[in-house]
Amino acid sequence: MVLTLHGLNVLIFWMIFFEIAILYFCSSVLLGCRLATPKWAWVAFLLMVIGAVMNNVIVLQGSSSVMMTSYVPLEAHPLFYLSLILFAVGALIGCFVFFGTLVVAKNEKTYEGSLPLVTFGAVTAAIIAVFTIVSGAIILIPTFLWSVGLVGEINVLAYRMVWWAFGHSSQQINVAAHVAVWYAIAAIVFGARPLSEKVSRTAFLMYILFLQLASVHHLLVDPGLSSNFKMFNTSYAMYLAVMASMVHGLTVPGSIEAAQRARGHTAGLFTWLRKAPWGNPAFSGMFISLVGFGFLGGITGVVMGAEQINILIHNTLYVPGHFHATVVLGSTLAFMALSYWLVPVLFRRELVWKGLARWQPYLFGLGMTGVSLFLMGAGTLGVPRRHWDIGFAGTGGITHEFPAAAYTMLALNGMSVILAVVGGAAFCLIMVGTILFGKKMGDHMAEPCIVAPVTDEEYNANGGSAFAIPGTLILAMVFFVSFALYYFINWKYLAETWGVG
Ligand code: HEM
Ligand SMILES: [Cu+2]
Repeated sequence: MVLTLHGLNVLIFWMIFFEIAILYFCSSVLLGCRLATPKWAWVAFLLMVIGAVMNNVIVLQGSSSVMMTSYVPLEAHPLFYLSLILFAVGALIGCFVFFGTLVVAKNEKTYEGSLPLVTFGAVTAAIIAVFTIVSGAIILIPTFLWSVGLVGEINVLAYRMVWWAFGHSSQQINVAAHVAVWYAIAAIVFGARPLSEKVSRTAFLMYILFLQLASVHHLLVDPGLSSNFKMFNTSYAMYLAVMASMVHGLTVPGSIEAAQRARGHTAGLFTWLRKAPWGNPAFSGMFISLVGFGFLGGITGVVMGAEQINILIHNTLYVPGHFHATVVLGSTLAFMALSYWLVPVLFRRELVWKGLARWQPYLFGLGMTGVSLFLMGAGTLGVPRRHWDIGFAGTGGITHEFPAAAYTMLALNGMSVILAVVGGAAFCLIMVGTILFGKKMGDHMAEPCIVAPVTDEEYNANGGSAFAIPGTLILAMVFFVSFALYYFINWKYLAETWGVG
């Protein structure tokens, strides 16, 4: 029951509430125009609140412990499905308010030229969101009807296939949204400009084009689908979406390096990075998100997504280890980082507990890095996920022994959890504290809240160009070497499990 609550609250409710907020911000605030149909936006918000609250109440009543995925034939209370449908309808209306706002901005000519890159990223997230929510409706509405007895049977395999069109795509919304946040923070904190607008925009478009293919990595052990289908989609075609993420992973720090060099931090390979504002949680959170998402989330995702080596860790704690690196260390930390800038600006109040705020991204980031790594470690040693009694102590008779190191991993995970929970709670306290008690700033901010964009003269003055990013290229090489090594280690490990030769 607790794990069902955990999955739904964090991955569905927290993420999607924040993403709808990002959509509104990227349209109305960034384009300087009014929000289209505010009444509908309120309806959307109300539906989302009702859906989220109702879902929590129903799960807590105890007969809906079907996990976030709610695979049939597990059956939840009909209101469980209905609450998710209400929430999804609300989110869908929110997406349309966003699209409507873009139309308002265009008609009222509140911006010149093409959409800013950050808004463009939000558009891709919103397009993916529409696809996602429609897939969710296609599977959850019949399941709701089944739970009230109007539909006789839901095919188990069909359920999983359609559910993951929803479940996986929703992860691509998270990624598109947090990448847009990375670009936004690079611009806000450094005045950085994208290295190449065209390349970054193409990379966002690749998310829309290729995300569906990767949904198949959730069906790798399902019967009824051919190996050709699985391997083509996950081992070949999937890399196109991964490539898009790697492009962003290069261009975001690259644009920061270029901006820092233009402002005079030209010495050596990494002075630009050392001189970055590590005490500003908007920056530190964003950078930890970038590195954690790439190194931990990205590399393990590709490894798990290859049909053959996936089976090494299938359904073990490795899986939550991987996605806490993507969705917590990556998306959640990026959203936290943006909040440090956004909440004071929107509510016109100063941040409270600035000392704690400086440390918060490090606490949460370090804790979550530990959670991810140690869950992966335990999973590599065979500890299953979604299991309340891994040693079968309560079954009378059946037992299973794990290597001692597995328990060490679980203990280290527990210690990391404490750090991460303290970091997460600190974030909530700081944000709620700021909104309620932060010192009022009036109409004028105490300090300018956005660094002026780097100009062409500044790029040229320091003998560089927007493309001279040697430090970032070294970091990218470190990434590729780690990636290749880890990938091949897993193939070697797979070969060893066969005990041949
Ligand atoms: C301090 C913070 C967090 C800790 C310590 C934590 C820990 C865990 C653990 C240990 C599991 C796996 C349990 C199992 O499979 O047996 C889990 C599952 C999960 N977590 Fe987290 N988590 C945290 C925050 C988050 C956040 C912020 C998100 C999403 C944004 C998230 C998303 C999920 C999801 C989707 C599952 C899978 C639920 C399922 O299997 O149905 N977690 N979490
Ligand atoms: Cu997926």
